[in-house]
Amino acid sequence: MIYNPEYECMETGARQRLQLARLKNLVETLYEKVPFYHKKMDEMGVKSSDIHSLADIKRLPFTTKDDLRDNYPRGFLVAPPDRIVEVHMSSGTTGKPVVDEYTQNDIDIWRECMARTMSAAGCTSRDIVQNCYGYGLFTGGPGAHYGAMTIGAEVLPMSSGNTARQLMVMQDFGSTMLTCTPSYALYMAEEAAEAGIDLHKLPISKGCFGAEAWSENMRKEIESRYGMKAYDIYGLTEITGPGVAFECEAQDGLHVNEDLFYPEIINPETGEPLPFGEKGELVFTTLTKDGTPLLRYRTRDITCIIPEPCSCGRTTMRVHRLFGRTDDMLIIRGVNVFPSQIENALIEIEGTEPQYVIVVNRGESHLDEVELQVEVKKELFSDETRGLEQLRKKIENVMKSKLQIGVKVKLVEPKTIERSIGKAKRVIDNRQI
Ligand code: DLL
Repeated sequence: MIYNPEYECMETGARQRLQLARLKNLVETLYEKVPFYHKKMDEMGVKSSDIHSLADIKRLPFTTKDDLRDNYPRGFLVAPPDRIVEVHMSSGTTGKPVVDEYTQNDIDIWRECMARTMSAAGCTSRDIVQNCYGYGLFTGGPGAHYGAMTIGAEVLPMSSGNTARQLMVMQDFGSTMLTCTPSYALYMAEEAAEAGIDLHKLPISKGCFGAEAWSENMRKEIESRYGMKAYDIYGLTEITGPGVAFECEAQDGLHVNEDLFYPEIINPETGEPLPFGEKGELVFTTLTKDGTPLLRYRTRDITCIIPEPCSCGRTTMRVHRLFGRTDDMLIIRGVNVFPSQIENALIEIEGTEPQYVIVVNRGESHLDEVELQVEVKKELFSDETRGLEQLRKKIENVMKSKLQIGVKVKLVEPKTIERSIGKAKRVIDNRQI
């Protein structure tokens, strides 16, 4: 269902006029209130009065994660502190967290985004949403909670973890919709199988999964294990959390909530905008935020814009499902490799589980060496070793042809790769570079 046809199906020209008016407002506010932008715009010799069209956005400065960290905790705050009603943070692996501060208006916008997102996945007031995204500073739990409540659905605020309890509640309350990371959805399905629970017999029929890269094949795996439709949802703390972009029933790219977040795709090396259809780094400008609005925020996520109109009737711009992150992309002996490519290849190989870790080492000869640890299905592991050796060779050959690099495959016993209740860690890079 289209939650807000007025904005989601807006005529393109009208939307662009709205975006431009919002952009001009934003630039004026940021120049006045945020010393970082004031200084950057002065250095670049650009004033708010120079913005006449949306294309002029390229004259404005970018914002990076490092800029946010350098100005931690409140250097990007625009609204008076007494108007802030909620704060979220994302820590990543190193350094200070990045912070998003919300006024009531920002929370209302977020609720709207998540209501659009979850409606597009078929959520209605009749649904029982089992929300297993983490609650706390992470935006996943509260985001899906706000969305479900706005639609009028019933929310089970489970948070992540305690899988036995999740499965008990899923059966006893008849949850109809699941919200969690795709890796946790798979883990729960595994535990259900182990406990003899037939997920196909439960009313669960749809889910919104995101917060980490996942492949089309992983979607198929989740859909078949649960007997459900699995939708991709995207967002990031800095821009508001989940609900920045989402899939509709066509499951063919993610619709950006463009009236609220202005997307660009740039060449990550030069910063130059790329034409529609070309893969590059996704950049967002928040058009209506009050607390911590951002100009041209470099997400480090790699995707491309899909220019064709969508069959669902929404007119908002779509981006392709994410290919990965500039900082997740492994450069192995000069070849670019995304973990999602490995995952896609793996799921097609009979006998393997979609559980893997990529370990990268710099060998004695100073060449990069990749070890791919892959879990084998229970039935195969108890089989004779010849079968395992054949499987190992097969995976090595598939990887060589799909990735153009040699990968050493190590088959590991079922359940030995650590399961994640949040974002899965797929890469261990031991190279000191
Ligand atoms: O992960 C917000 C979120 C929560 C999105 C729940 C979807 C569902 P952060 O922790 O700040 O926020 O991480 C943001 O996660 O820049 C992407 O690299 C990655 N990511 C988020 N959604 C997807 C997705 C939340 N659908 C970072 N596909 C982003 C691929 C995703 N990567």
